[in-house]
Amino acid sequence: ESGITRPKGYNVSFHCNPDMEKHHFGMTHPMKPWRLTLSKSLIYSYGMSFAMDNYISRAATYEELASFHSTDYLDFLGTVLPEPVPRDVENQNPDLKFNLGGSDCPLFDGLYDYCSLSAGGALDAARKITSKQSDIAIAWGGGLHHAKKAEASGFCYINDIVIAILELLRFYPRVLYIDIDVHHGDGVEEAFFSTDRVMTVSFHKYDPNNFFPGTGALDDNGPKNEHNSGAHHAVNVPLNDGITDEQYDMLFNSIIGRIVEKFRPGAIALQCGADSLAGDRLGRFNLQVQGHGACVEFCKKVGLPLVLFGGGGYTPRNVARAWTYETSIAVGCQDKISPVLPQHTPWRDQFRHDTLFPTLEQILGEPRQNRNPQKRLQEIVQHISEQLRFVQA
Ligand code: VJV
Ligand code: CA
Ligand code: ZN
Repeated sequence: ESGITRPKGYNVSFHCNPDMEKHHFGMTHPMKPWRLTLSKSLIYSYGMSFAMDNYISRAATYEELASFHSTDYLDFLGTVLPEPVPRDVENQNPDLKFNLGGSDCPLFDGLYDYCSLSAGGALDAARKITSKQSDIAIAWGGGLHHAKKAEASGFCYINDIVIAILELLRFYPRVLYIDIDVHHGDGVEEAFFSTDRVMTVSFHKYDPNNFFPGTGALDDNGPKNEHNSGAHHAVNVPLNDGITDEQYDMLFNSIIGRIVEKFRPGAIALQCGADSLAGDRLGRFNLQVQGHGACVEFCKKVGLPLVLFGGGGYTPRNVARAWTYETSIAVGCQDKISPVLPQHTPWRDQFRHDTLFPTLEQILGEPRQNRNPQKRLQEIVQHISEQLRFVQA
């Protein structure tokens, strides 16, 4: 008896496909699609499926993928076969077609299926929003923000977010895209660089020489030509190692609060990359499950139709914690669920290793030194406030 009930007059839909989760990027590759299975099993163990409409997402069609991607790229993606290249030469190989087959974006069995299932889930979620059947639609298998029109990048092959936003744009004049993955949401920013119908906002670790993808400086705000309608419609929040919940919350609330007021979007697309959590294998921040989830809570309170995407997240047990907590926020049962992990979750042994009494909110990993002076964060808020003076809804 979980006591979790369906919120009245409020619909949350959950989109996933177990076939997507079976794929492997390679034994030691940080991207592990089974983290989606782990997350879902924790979500279901808490009884949250009873509070949502649950859908097995379909694979996106070739035409749907081609709404953003070039057919040259899609044709190649659909026909390449995994042929393992010796590990040490592949990075230097300048002939990687469409950046496919290196160590970041390896070719693996079923790659095209994996990609079309990820995009299918995102697109199904967007369509539940546009058809007004959902107030919040969740696609944890999406969020692959680095993929370009004709290029794979950073573990991402198909940009499901761009495809989903294009669908939202058929119904809403303006869409706000927010990205809390620790990496810069460069693919989404680039796709909508020249339009004032999408404002992209990314919070990320920024170090042009030492952290992927190296873009997303504070003053990269869209085309420099004022006559281009996309000017001022890219917002970047470059951060340093170790940012805390309190600091992130201050930034998120003041920046997103101002943007919603100025830009007046019809819908919000939120990429919830969980690599911004403390203890992430690739990340650098100190966010806790609460601090990460506070972003979802803030967006929900704005009261606009909301699509939640996954994204990065390389410490699977923490990813499962964050996306479970965020699912509970979506359905509004965050105060009802027990912090102690359910006894009967099939994956409880996974979490056993963390602490003697595994809980939802206690994540694993040592905190990093905080290299974000308060003064710098104030400057960031100041810059963005000034940028927004040029934005008209
Ligand atoms: O930093 C990079 C690019 C290199 C070339 C490839 N080597 C492996 C690393 C340096 C310059 N790539 C990043 C990509 C991060 C993608 C993040 C994706 C998301 O979370 O934003 C959205 C889903 C990077 N950082 C770490 C690694 N690559 C990495 C890749 C591996 C690996 C270990 C680390 C690939 C294979 C294996 N280990 C076995
Ligand atoms: Ca980001
Ligand atoms: Zn990331």
